[in-house]
Amino acid sequence: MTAKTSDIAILLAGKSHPHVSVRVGREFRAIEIGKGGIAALDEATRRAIRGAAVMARVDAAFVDALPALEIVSSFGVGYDHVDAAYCASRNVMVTNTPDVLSEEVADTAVGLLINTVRELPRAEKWLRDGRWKKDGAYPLTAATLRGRHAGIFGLGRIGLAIARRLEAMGLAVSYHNRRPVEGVAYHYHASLKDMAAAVDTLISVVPGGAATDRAVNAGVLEALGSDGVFINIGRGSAVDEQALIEALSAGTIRAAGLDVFADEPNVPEALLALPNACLLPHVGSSTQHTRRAMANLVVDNLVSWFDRGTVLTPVPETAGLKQE
Ligand code: NAP
Ligand code: 8YV
Repeated sequence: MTAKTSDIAILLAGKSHPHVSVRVGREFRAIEIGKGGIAALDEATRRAIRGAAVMARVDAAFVDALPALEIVSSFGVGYDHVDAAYCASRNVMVTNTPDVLSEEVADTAVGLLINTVRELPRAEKWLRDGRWKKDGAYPLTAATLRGRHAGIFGLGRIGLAIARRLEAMGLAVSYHNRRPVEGVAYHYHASLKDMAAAVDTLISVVPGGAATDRAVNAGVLEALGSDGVFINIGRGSAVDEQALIEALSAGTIRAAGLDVFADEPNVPEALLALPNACLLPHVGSSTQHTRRAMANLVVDNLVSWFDRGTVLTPVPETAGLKQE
């Protein structure tokens, strides 16, 4: 701990990973935010805060309440809870935690796909409920991964890690982004709906936010078709959840596997009741190994900013900002 950084006040906002709290406490002057939020901090403390390690909403009011704020270091690669454009306009650097979680989240996505298509959670329940002994073998699944064609909505860092796994498993892979990815041989579709019509397995890995809001809508699900499987490992906001419930209920698509929801942790009763929905409580990156790597990156960005005036993983909106 240098004399310089130990004097710097860093706010811990939201339910911080314990390793973030420990390291921030060791390397900086940590300010815990209580139930009262920023408003409960005294003015001198608010004015002293130069950085924030967050797992919480950061809006204009948050930024304006902290006049000396230089950096928001957010836990997670998705930063739709941070108003990064506003931060940029106030010269506040924003960082996230890309790459260190990509392989873990891709593993989860593939597990969720297999569980959804091969009904493994339901087969396990069959065994645990004693039905294997009582009723015999679990019924053969109507769906298979064999011969499937996956369409990845969002071929970024995680999307690419999923694509590589699916390719190794013998699936055909296509993708839709706003722009084609250079150096990638997978077939590119300029339209999400056209891609949905061309594939039978749609995997959403796009960030949340206005640009992707309810992009997977009734028309896209209809295009996916009656053997269609939809997997969402990105953000719940990218799907029209009501349209998805209707498509699953009516057999417009076959099944869905969801790790993310529009209003977490509130999952609609209608989804809970559907046997063809395989549901996970947002566990894409949830291993001790990966969460610790994410926690380290949150603090490494703060250390780098206050030691050298640069960060390791800025979000695009603030990538050009310099320390004043
Ligand atoms: P990334 O590398 O930035 O990839 C995002 C991809 O989405 C890019 O290829 C981007 O391509 C595409 N995209 C963005 N907006 C789009 C739009 N409006 N239309 C079409 N394509 C669009 O991000 P990542 O590291 O792979 O992470 C992706 C997301 O996964 C995160 O933002 C987060 O929300 C989610 N996530 C979930 C979990 C979990 O636990 N379930 C864990 C980690 C991350 P273009 O810019 O060319 O369009
Ligand atoms: C985490 C995520 O669950 O990185 C992301 O965008 O969605 C997940 O890794 C989240 O950030 C914190 O709970």
